[in-house]
Amino acid sequence: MNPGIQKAEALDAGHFVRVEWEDGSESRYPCVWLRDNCQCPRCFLRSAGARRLVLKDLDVNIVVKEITLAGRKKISITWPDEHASEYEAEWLKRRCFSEAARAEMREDLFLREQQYWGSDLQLPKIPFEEIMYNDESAYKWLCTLKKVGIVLLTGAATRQGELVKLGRRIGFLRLTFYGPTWQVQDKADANNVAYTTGKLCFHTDYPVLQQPPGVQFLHCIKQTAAGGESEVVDGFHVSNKLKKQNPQAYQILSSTPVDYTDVGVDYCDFAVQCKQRIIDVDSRGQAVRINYNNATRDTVFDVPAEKVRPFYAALKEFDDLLNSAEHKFTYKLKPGDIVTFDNWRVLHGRQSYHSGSEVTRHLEGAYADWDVVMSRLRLLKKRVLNRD
Ligand code: OGA
Ligand code: NM2
Ligand code: ZN
Ligand code: ZN
Repeated sequence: MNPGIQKAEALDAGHFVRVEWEDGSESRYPCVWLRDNCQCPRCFLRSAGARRLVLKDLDVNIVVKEITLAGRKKISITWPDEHASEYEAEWLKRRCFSEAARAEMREDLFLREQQYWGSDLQLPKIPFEEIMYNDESAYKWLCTLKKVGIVLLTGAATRQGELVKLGRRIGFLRLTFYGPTWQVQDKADANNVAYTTGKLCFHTDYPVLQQPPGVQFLHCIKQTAAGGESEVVDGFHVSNKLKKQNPQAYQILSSTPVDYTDVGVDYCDFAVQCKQRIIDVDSRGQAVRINYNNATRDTVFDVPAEKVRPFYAALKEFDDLLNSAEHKFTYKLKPGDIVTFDNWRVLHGRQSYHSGSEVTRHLEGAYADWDVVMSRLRLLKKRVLNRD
């Protein structure tokens, strides 16, 4: 599958190694990187897949003393201090420094490809049973969750405890002050606006935490007859729209630190405070996380007074775009449905419903971290694509 090595030579006064592949392409490896990544037992702990070599023992200006090609599948390098390293062709190929090879590795490790959507969303659906017992289905579930940002799992039992099982399927759930899982229903003296019958405007959960939960699960156990519909919107897609429509508003929302607060008692007592930008962006200005819950946005607002009104104007423009018919998708959860979505990207809300003497609507909710979900996704990918 992978090409063998045609030729290997030192270049640039021994600072680089140039590998010529059998298919005619070539790769260049800096010697400092090669020495740093020597795979011998003294330099690398195989059982942990981790480096033993310490930086103190790495010469940044190291050059090759001797390089030999062992067959077409391996190169051997002797360093000036006589330390010997071996590198396999396939291992080297995957670590090629070319722009194209790095882009390929990036996609393989992080699955960064995204599909934006609006009101035209075709809500992806997979039976809950399938993802629990079938690795290919589980892989498809998590790939779609990463790419589209939302997947509906159908046909779960209509009792509490299904999300704990789902948590075990990926690894473990994220514990928060609202408990390992939490019950969304109308509660007396509600400690959160979610625990009332009121409408929930578009929000991401828990921006008051320094690292808000990456993934959210909502399992419908009971659904009310009238009202209680769910709404979702693609926060990254809408952020791009805002950036085009009003760059100044985008600049304000991606730079202003907004205070969030959550004080109360649930799993234990809590007094949480955090500063978050509503639109978190990467170094290229692309949105990577939305942190927006109007309910927990603090009354304390730690910005100069003259910045306040422009901030509200910007937020309102973003909120209007989120709520435009073009962007939002409405659906109603049925008992046994579990909606799974990217809480860093997808904003969600619900219509109000009527309160009664008995509970007419009950969702069980839980969170997971993207680190845990992506870890499971990589393991499933390896197994499904048979690269164990
Ligand atoms: C929440 C929430 C949605 C719903 O609990 O944070 O958004 O449909 N619930 O009740
Ligand atoms: N609940 C649903 O940011 C938030 O307060 C979101 C969290 C109560 C666990 C709601
Ligand atoms: Zn070594
Ligand atoms: Zn919510």
